[in-house]
Amino acid sequence: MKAEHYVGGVFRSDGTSFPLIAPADGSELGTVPEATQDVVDGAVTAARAALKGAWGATGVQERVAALRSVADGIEARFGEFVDAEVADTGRSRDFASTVDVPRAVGNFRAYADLLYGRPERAHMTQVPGWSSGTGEALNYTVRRPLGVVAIISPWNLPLLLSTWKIAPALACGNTVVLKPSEETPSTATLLARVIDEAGLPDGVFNLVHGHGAGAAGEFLTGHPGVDAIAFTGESATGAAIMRNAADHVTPLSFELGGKNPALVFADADLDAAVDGTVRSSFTHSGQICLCTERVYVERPVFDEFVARLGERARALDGYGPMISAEHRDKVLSYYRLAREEGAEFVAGGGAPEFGDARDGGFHVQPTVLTGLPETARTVKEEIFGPVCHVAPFDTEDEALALANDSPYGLASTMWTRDLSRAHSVAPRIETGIVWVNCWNLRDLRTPFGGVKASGIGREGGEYSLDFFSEPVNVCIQI
Ligand code: NAD
Ligand code: 6OD
Repeated sequence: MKAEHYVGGVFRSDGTSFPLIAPADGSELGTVPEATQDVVDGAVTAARAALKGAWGATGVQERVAALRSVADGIEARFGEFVDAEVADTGRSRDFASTVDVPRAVGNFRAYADLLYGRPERAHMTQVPGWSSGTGEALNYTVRRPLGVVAIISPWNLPLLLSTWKIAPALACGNTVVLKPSEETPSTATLLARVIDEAGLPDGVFNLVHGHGAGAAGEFLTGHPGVDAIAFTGESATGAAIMRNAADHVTPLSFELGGKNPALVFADADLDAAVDGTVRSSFTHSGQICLCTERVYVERPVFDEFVARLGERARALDGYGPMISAEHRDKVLSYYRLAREEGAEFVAGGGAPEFGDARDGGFHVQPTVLTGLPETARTVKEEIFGPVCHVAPFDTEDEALALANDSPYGLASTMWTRDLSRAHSVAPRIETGIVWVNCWNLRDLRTPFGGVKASGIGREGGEYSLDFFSEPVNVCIQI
């Protein structure tokens, strides 16, 4: 798979490039072109021209048809998308073919379905002119695209998370410049192929590859021609993007980091709680922003829960590598820090040895910790690996206080059979999403996003349409 920019309907890969490394075994998969300021300027200019051209004149129904064509095009190349995502991320084929690629198709179809048959998205009211006392007025609201939208996406769910923004941005009539993570450029390149084949006008979707700070990401987010930025990634990167965008007062939508808590009450179905925590802490080796890194368990079931979680973690197989040598080293440095901070290792704590090609890759062991104080850095900071710390609690209020004592607030999970407790505790957890007796169960119409340092704004259904369009009030005096 050759990574290429896609600018104004033209594929190109001129200029300098850097190697793309397979996390599964450390082999070189190919090279990635590094977009210069000129390439980024070209992409923004092409996106602006497309807005002024045919795309700017499209109605909702044409855009709905375009989204459906893109969804069909991804399906037609399903196997290629799976291969590319597996190679770039080292995840299992099962995960790529049941989560990443179907969700990308679903993202385009969901927004096509949402807009189908609602051409105007206009709200109309006729009210007395009460503020000026000058009679009746007809007020209506039209939705206008924001313009050129910059989308910056991370490496952990490359296709799923970029299409989660591209689909609603296009649905609202914007044009897009996507900069995917430098670690995972391949499915974005395939997507550009699909969009090209679907016949979207040149410049509606543009793709530039490269690094973030001091490179393509920074050129794009500080660009005066960009009308809005939708970013998913680390909170510190979000802060840097905010500073960069401040001069142009560019609107932002941010999905950022987390240190997600799980609360396990003694009345929970313990089998389900253990199964659910294995999934929520170790899926994709903990490299999902929604993964649980802090588990609080009511004291009567604490020992049993820890023993069972540790046993399951030790038995995990095929859990996949960290995305890069750098990220593997970061996760291992937290395992060392946990040791220094006094943690007890119930499972894991190092890097596995396979005795085969995987030893060239970036694997770490699924790890379960106990015994740390809440002030420990291991308990406070996002690690983004297959690791959780488990601590006991005695009362509901203590559980809530522990869960909420974090600068982050993305997602939480609670396990209980007590319906009243579920309803009373859930709204008091300071996270944007609370799952009760489940994890990562998704309905694409619901608000998705974090509070505190975990994000700004919400994605999903109408929430994304609201971000990617501008309501304009038209008031006509009668
Ligand atoms: P990252 O912030 O390092 O990089 C994300 C993207 O930003 C990449 O494309 C990168 O090139 C770009 N970038 C980096 N510095 C930039 C800069 N100064 N200006 C512009 N662009 C820049 O994140 P990552 O390591 O790719 O992803 C992991 C992080 O993302 C974790 O913190 C995780 O919690 C978070 N995440 C959050 C969500 C969510 O929905 N809240 C989803 C997935 C990942
Ligand atoms: O499911 C989604 O819509 C979504 N945005 C998931 C994010 C996962 C973070 O890694």
